[in-house]
Amino acid sequence: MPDTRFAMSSRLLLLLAAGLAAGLMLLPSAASAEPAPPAETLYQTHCASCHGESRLGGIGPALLPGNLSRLEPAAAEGVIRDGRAASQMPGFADQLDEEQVSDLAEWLYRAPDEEPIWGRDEILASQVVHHRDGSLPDTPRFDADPLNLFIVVETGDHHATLLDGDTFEPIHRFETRYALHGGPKYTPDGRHVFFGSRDGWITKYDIYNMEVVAEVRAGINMRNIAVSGDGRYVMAANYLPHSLVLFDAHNLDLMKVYPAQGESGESSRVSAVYAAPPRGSFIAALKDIEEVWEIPWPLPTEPVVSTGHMATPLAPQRHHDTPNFRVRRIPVPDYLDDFFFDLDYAHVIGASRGGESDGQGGMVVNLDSGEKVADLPLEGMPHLGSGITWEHEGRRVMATPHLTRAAVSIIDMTTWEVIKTLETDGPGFFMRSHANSPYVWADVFFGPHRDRVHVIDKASLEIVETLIPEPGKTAAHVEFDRYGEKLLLSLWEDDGAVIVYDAESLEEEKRIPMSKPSGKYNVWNKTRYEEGTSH
Ligand code: DHE
Repeated sequence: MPDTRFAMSSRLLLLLAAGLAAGLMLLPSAASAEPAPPAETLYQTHCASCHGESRLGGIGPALLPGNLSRLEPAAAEGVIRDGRAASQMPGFADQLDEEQVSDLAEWLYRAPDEEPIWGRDEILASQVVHHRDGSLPDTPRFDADPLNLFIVVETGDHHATLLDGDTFEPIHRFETRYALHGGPKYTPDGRHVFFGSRDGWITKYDIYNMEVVAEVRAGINMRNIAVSGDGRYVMAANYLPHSLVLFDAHNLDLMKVYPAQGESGESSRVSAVYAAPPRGSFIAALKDIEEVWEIPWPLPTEPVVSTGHMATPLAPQRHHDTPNFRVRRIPVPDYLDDFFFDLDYAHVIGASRGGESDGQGGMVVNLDSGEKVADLPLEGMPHLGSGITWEHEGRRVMATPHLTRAAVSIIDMTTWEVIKTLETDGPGFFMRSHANSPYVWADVFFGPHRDRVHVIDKASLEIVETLIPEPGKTAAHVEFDRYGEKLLLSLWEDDGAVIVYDAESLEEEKRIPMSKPSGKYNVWNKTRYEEGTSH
């Protein structure tokens, strides 16, 4: 009897500690004195470091039944055994036998002992305002062009570096939340930047004062964040709970929680959310329901002026009468796991990584009519979110890498035909260019040649150079400066660096040591929605 009490209290303490460590409120449904089953032990040994002790997600996604609805148990076994393409998930075939794989997969589909809750109350309680909006000086505390700065995210030790885009000297290095993912998003004046972490934190950072000004936890397992074209609102997309969350950008005050549900109440993860400034709305895709959502923000009294390279001005135009902050549902023929837009945000170009097309194609949907206007024959999991566009022989084209195929596809955005497929040295993750550059850069993120980067000529649509900045070290993700004259490339290693290249001569100019630098984000390119970068 005393032993049982000890076992129960220590298990509860462990759960409490895990909950507190994750900053979560866990609702116990039934306390159990059972010893941990072998599958749970296997989970804690092999999976918990990435997916979280309580299956709530970490560097890897949450693994709860509600988040596995599109994955058949047999397929889950395959992922455990062989790993998952285009992610950091390794295969465990050499560490687990068949029975262990199947026990573990079966255990993942069991409901957790405690239902994770992250709703209005938890979000409100998590908010920390260090400096209220308007309380800090309005002039930069450094001498550099504030519109040509870069933020470099260093995932090795969870830091970010503010870099002068003219001298390429670091201005400030600061600690971030754990495992930032996705691009940080700037306000249109470039003064503030918002970071999103995989475990749900949004951090608002004042670049001029080099200070974190406000933070809030939007969810337990978050996908990404978007900032409205006028910089007044922030929207977060979550895998867990199934929700979109809207904040006032000034102090990250909670405005609204949108449960991600279909019309008959079925619930879904959210694939991602983006701002569509020409439409004056957020566009999100659901991951477990075949729907895209459009959520308009209030139009400004003054039009937003763009001096960038967008084909159409940023001044928002409404093509529908959905009230502000209400959801307009757009049914689509398949799930959209990954998606991209044309420059005026008239179309969403999306792909499913399961479902009907099973990562073997994409589709184009008109966001006003809701009609599918084209299928895209793109085998090998196109990574449309990394797509970029440029003008080619009087027509706009887009290019996308493939996550499971050594190729880059180039598509005519008028006819939606694939006009060229370039063979590369391996599947890639990111592509970049700039309206002022004749070249597109495409990395080789996977496979034995992940130390290579291809340079593609925008006019001939041919690979004209393949660089190997450091043999054996992953080279990935490029971002140009505001003029398109220089660019940064990551040596994606713990003892890595960002390398500065001349965009014309392709000569290396400088290396700045950094800890596993992932994405780099130039203020001008991001706030002007430059055609060669991610939005
Ligand atoms: Fe990402 C952006 C989804 C794995 C590094 N990634 C994004 C975005 C989405 C996405 C939806 C756009 C968000 C934005 O910018 O607002 N990523 C996914 C996945 O579904 C996938 C394949 C599986 C997963 O783990 O979620 C995945 N991503 C990775 C990685 O393994 C990478 C290489 C390392 C990491 O940090 O996790 C990675 N993703 C990035 C980066 C961006 C990104 C650096 C921002 C790119 C940019 O230039 O804007």
